[in-house]
Parts: sequence; structure tokens; C-alpha cells
Amino acid sequence: MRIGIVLYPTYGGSGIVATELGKELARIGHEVHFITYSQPVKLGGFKKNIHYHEVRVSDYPLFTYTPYELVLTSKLVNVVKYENLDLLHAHYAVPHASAAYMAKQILAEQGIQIPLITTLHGTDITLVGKDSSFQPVIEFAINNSDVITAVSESLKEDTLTYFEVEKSINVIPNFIHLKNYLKNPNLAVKTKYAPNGEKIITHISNFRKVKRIPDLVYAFDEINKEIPSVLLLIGDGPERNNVEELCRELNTCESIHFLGNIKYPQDVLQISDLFMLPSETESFGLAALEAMASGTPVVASKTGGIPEVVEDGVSGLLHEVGNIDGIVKNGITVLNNNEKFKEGALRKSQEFDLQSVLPKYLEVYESLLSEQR
Ligand code: GMT
Repeated sequence: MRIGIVLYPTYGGSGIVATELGKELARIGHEVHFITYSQPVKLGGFKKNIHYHEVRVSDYPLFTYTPYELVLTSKLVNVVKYENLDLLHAHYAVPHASAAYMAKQILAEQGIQIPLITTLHGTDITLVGKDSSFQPVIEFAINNSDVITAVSESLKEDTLTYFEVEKSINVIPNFIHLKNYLKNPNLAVKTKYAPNGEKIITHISNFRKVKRIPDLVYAFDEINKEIPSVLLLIGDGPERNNVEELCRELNTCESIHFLGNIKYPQDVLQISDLFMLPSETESFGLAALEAMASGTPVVASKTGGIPEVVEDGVSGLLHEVGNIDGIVKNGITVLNNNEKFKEGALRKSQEFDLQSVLPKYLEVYESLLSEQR
């Protein structure tokens, strides 16, 4: 198959899942065309069957806002037409699914039929989708894609709650390549951050408000009083300055390290004793799955799709959103029973190995193409 993948190229989970899906499809022999505005962070170097088409937006003096969606649409039309694509897979509803729908209509006028699969990732529904300035476009894009997939049952439910959806939604969970996560931990790095055998607690996110990182910092401060620990914060985003200020206020900066974006987070997760994700909402929680696959148990909010990924009491412990005492209590319990939870985390992560999830996408692609013939 010749498959076009439209995605965000950044560190967000939707871009990571889309890139890993494309890389595996290419590895098993399909021709994959990534279409986005910059090289996807996880794409890596020169590989067989992988093509990258950059959407280049020029600044015209007339435009106050440069119309990325239109340039993307034109790019999609050209890539489908000249690379002879069999299908388009849009990750994230806006602007990817809506641009892909417009490209589909333009191509239809030229006698080219291109099936469109849209994967909903979460914030396109739970945050952006609720915003009335996007709602009609997202609803239209959902109803006019040939197939809709969502990354968790919870996201499917949210989509049905917020939108008038006429189509059925297939749940295909996120996945990871398990074999990339189980490596020997780098003990020299561990000693650098935890020279006196402190426990290592880790968080990874794009530092948006929805991640509730202050809850984590307050809870860490309490846990550290009971069990000497360090907190490694990975990622970057709008809340980082506030979080840095908070750790200065709490006088806990010595134990908190801001590491910024890291391409292979498993290197940090493998030396961690606990991963924390106190989000307000999370359609899936890919970072929690990455932690589990690295053998690191998770303490996270009982919200959205997280309970589908983190098995409460087995691969970690879940707390109500914003319950800082709950985070502290669960954190201490997991650190004191680390081996049991590590085992549970590894076991649960196996359900989400790429090898078990990929066939579900292939089945969708094949059934769409056979309808087309
Ligand atoms: O979590 C983010 O802020 C990034 C966002 C994205 O669009 O990449 O993540 C969403 O999609 C991920 C991949 O499907 C999910 O694992 C995240 O849970 C989801 N984020 C939220 O729902 C807040």
C-alpha cells in the first residue's frame, strides 16, 4: 500500500504514535509518505520506504494569519496525485482531517478517489473540540472521514458526548515498540541524579495546564520528606516557568531537575522508580505506557483513558484529579512496594505492543481499499 500520514511533527503523543505507525508500516514493506510542516522528531534518518513532504508556508504581507490549512490541502492533493497514494491517514482532527477532506473533494473532481482515515487523539476532542470556534469543523471532519478511530474507549465516549456523530468509531489503542524500552539502565546517569541512593520520580509532558504539574511538585515535596527522592521533569511548554517558580517557593529546587525535551525518554524511565501523571484529563496517556514498558510503575489521575492503560493496584495506583494527599499516599506505597508494581507495569504494557495493535490498523486500511475496488 502507498499510505499518506498527516501528523503533528512535535513531541506530542499524537505525532509520536503516527510516526511509529508509519515507520513500522514502511518496515514491513508499505510505502509511507509523512506530510507535515517539519521533520517529525521521531522519524530518524534515511530509511527504506519512507518519504517526508514538508508543508512550506510563505508569509504574504496581506495575511495577518498564514493559512496553513490551505497549503496543507494543496500539498495533500499533489502528494496523493503524483505519488499515487492509496489512502490518507490523518492524525488529529484539526486541521489534518478537515484539510484531508478538502483534498479528497478536490481530487474527486479530478476523478481520483482517496479514502480518508481519521484518528482522534484526545485534545482535538476534549479541549479544542469543546471550543465553539472549532466545533462545527471537527464534527464535519469526523462525519465525513471514511473511518474514524479513537485511541481509547473513554475518548470514543467523549466524542459521542460532545459531537453529533453519525459514524461508528473504532477504538484502536495507542501502542509502543516494546523492544525499544527494555534496555539495561544507564547506572552512571542514575548515580549522577541520585548519588545517595535517592528514589527517582519522573514526569514527562508538554507542560500545559491540563497536566497539573503543580500538584506533582506539592506531592513530591511531601514524598521527599518521607523517602529521599529526586524529581526529573522532562519536556517543555507554557507552564514551565510557573513550575520553576513553585519549586523556588517551596525551596525544593535542589531535588528537582528540569531536563527539557528528550528524544528517547526510555533512557530516563529505565532509571526511574516511579512515573507520575496527575493530569486533569488524558485520552490515553502515552507517556504512562512508555514508563510501564520501561519497568516503571505509574501514579496517575483516575481520568479519561488512563484507567484503560494503568491497571489500578497492578501497574501503579490511581487517585482522583487534584487530590494531592492521594498522590502522596500512592507515591509512597508504590515506592515501598516497587518490585511488585514494576512487574505489574511490565506485564500490563505487553497488551499495547505494536505487534498486537498494528494488525488493527492494517485491517481498517485493507477493508477500506477492498470497498474501493
Ligand atoms: O497530551 C498532550 O498534551 C499531547 C496530545 C497530543 O495531541 O499529542 O496528547 C493526546 O494524544 C496522545 C496520543 O494519542 C494521548 O496519549 C494523550 O493522552 C492525549 N492528551 C490528552 O488527552 C490531554
